[in-house]
Amino acid sequence: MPETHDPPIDRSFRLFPEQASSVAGEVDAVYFFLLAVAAFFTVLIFVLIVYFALRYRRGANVRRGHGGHTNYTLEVAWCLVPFGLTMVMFFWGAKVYYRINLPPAEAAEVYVLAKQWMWKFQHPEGKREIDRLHVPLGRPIRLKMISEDAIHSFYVPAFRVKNDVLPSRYTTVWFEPTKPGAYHLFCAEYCGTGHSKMVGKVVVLRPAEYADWLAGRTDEPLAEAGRRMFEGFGCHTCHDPGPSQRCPPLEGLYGSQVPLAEGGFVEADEDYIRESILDPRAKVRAGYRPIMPTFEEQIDDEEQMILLIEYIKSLSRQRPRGAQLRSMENADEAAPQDPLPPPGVRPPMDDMPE
Ligand code: HEC
Ligand SMILES: [Cu+2]
Repeated sequence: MPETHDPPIDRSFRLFPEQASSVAGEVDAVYFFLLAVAAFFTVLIFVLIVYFALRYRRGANVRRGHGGHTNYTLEVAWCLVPFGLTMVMFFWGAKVYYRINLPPAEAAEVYVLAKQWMWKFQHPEGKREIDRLHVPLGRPIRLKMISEDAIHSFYVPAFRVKNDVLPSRYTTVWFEPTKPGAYHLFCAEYCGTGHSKMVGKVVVLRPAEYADWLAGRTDEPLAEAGRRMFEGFGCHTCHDPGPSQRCPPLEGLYGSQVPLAEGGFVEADEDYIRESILDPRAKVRAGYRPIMPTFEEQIDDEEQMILLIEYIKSLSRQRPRGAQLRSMENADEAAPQDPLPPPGVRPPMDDMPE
């Protein structure tokens, strides 16, 4: 679908951005509560200032001695009321914070590459876009974001989501659009001379329109381009299953708990895979020798890295969960010291602060 068919962005003057995602209402509710509490106390304090200034002005005939003895009811009240209010802010805010930070498992994924000064989007099915992201209405979308250079920040006010985009690891934003239309996308972190032009839009299409839009483009799926790179770099010479395999199979790796040589486990998420390729010795899988060379020189940019990661992720998608576990048992046969990950693995907790 050419750009001219995209709905226009609402550029009318408004004091508050539209609510166009499933969390927007909740974020605003917390915000208005904070605003109401602040407004109440601001008004209370100013009214009292004016009242006392008038009442105790010079020459007025009022009692100016000290008050009587301590009023315990008053003191307890002015401790407990603010305490209660701040606890409401804390728990309510934490609840919304968790909701914003834990993407639902069924969310569709899109990669975001931030670069001075543009936004690149890569849909796993293959579609690539610049400064424009098309998403379907009513479906949770999870963005895996990384930067090629400076720190940027992905901000869509109408969705009430914002997160930094860093050069060294993936960060996440998720949202579920609730209203068709086009919405502003801003870079919210000063990132150089072109920062103010690092803007774009998110276009929310109805499911049928989205299907049309998807069908109109035929780029190569990321995982397929990734497979070619995987072979081009010779990764398969070590990693493809074979009789003399000295390397862990990558099937079923994504999302699993990887036992480490130094002890403990790490979740095989995008960051772990990225690090395994750039700095293989940083975390060595238990039961294997650290013979994998670094590919830091060969891999030009984060775009290529995303292709490799998508290919490795696709190796896990092709197999149901049970088959994944079997493949890990096979891995054990190849490397008997390799312990199985513990049962009841944690659900993925992308980017939650430690
Ligand atoms: C010389 C053989 C060799 C080559 C070539 C090689 N690897 Fe590896 N790779 C290993 C070994 C051995 C390990 C396990 C030890 C470790 O964690 O470093 C490993 C670990 C990994 C892991 C972590 C797997 C896990 O279960 O923890 C990933 C991901 C990975 N390699 C991806 C790649 C990619 C992508 C390439 C190509 C760009 C590649 N490897 C090329 C030998 C190799
Ligand atoms: Cu920027």
